[in-house]
Amino acid sequence: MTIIEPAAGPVLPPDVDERTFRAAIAAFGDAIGDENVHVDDEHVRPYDDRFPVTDGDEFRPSAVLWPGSTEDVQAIVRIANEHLIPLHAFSTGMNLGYGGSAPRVAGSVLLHLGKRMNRVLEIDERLAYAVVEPGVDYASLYRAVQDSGAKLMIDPTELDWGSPLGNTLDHGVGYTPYAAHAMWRCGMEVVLADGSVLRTGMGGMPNSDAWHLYQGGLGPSVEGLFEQSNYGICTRMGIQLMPAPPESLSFVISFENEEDLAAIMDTTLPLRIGMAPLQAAPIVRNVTFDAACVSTRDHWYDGEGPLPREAYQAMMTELDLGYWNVYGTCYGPRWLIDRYIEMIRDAYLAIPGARFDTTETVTPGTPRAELLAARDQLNNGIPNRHSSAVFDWFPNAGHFFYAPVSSPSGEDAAAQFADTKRISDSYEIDYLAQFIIGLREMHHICLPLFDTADPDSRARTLEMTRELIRAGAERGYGIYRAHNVLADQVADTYSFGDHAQRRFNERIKDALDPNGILNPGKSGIWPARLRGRGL
Ligand code: EUG
Repeated sequence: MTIIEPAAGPVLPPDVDERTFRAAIAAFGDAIGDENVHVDDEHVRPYDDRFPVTDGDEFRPSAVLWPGSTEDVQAIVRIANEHLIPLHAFSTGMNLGYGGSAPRVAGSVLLHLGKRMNRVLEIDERLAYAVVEPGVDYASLYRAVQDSGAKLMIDPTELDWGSPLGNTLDHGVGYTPYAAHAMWRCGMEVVLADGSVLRTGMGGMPNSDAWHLYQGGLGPSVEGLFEQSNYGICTRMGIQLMPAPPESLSFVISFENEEDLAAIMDTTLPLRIGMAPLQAAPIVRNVTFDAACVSTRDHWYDGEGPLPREAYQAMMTELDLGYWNVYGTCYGPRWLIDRYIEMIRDAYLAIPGARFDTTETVTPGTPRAELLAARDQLNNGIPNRHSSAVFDWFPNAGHFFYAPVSSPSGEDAAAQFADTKRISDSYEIDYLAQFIIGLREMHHICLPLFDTADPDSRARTLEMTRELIRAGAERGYGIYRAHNVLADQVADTYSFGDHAQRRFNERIKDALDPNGILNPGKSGIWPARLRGRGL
């Protein structure tokens, strides 16, 4: 990795000299207004990754642009082509743990789409969908739906500041029955690298009313090509929404032992795969993650080294939780909820030591009740930022994500837990995690936390995360979404057929973006111009 000496002026992109850069900035100003083009530190530094990986300039942008329309984005892309300026497009830039709004390539010009393009363009209650621009976040989509009076439920992510459009493009998931965001996106408008605009699916017909109703159309489905890629800039998206259920009831089930994980998973799959009685993706959280949502680390332990056994015991006792805690929600008329709850309760209570509560039986005022209430909100489409308390687990805490996907079997969960816990312990880094169980896969979301102000802590945590990726890949566990600094390593693990996926991605990249100006390096996809240059 090249370390560029901190310079007085902006960090310049590869192959671009100061003169060319200045000319491009002037042209951007002419196109979208000087007030929407910024090169000064005061405007650019706030876009640094809030959880920085390095002290250097490897992920430092040169400027930021605030387009106000699809036409602005088209104009920007044309200018970027002319001057070979790499653009780093993002929606709200809150991709914390995955690089925030920092670009992969130093000197890139940030394209903060959400700054001004933040309208909810449409809410259709009867057909149950919304159309959003990149800057709409979960909190504002929730408010817009409420204000419209539509009886629809959105599917928020863990934290309310993310963008539904951006999260969907990054394969995010939520916790209501709709959960897998890419399943419910329908109809995109995309600015391509040549400045032209593509409308996908039925949007190819100038007068279809089914753009946001049917994912097909004629010919190949291309929306997936714009997810986790750098093939185009999505400026609007249809998102289908679930009609709000008449009632719901949330539950928490606690399990005493680390070893219970396999039984929890094997109990979960048959309840989940038929979409009932587990109608939404349940989560299986470890007590450290729950503790970090309601307390700080020094409350449990203030010595050196990893959390001792007594600290875990204290968390479980004081918070009234198990080592593993399953959270979920049932939806429908009350009689149906009651039947589903019985089925779920009976299945999990077969695991010795399990304890089951609903929002109606949990003791009010306890941390157990607080944690369940936060899940109950999310699972009912009400965004919050309860889990952001993990950023205060210790002073200056930031994190990476290590998020492998696998079968939701007890065996795979136990193997992942054993590897991850062993490696975390060896680096003396806390294991905070939650499994999210989809219909036939699970995401194991681990948060390797580090002290953002301590270069040694950052370096050690990065090294550990790289080791987790290697160890997981040996067993066939693939990362589903990668931080800037990890993307190349993760892309390398998708190696079947002598890296057939990489070659396929590169061919598409070079065909659509011959000058390599759009988000170069995203997901390990490099354009020909910048390939193999050790950037
Ligand atoms: C979460 C889930 C994710 C992810 C990052 C965070 C939830 C956090 C399913 O993917 O990538 C607790």
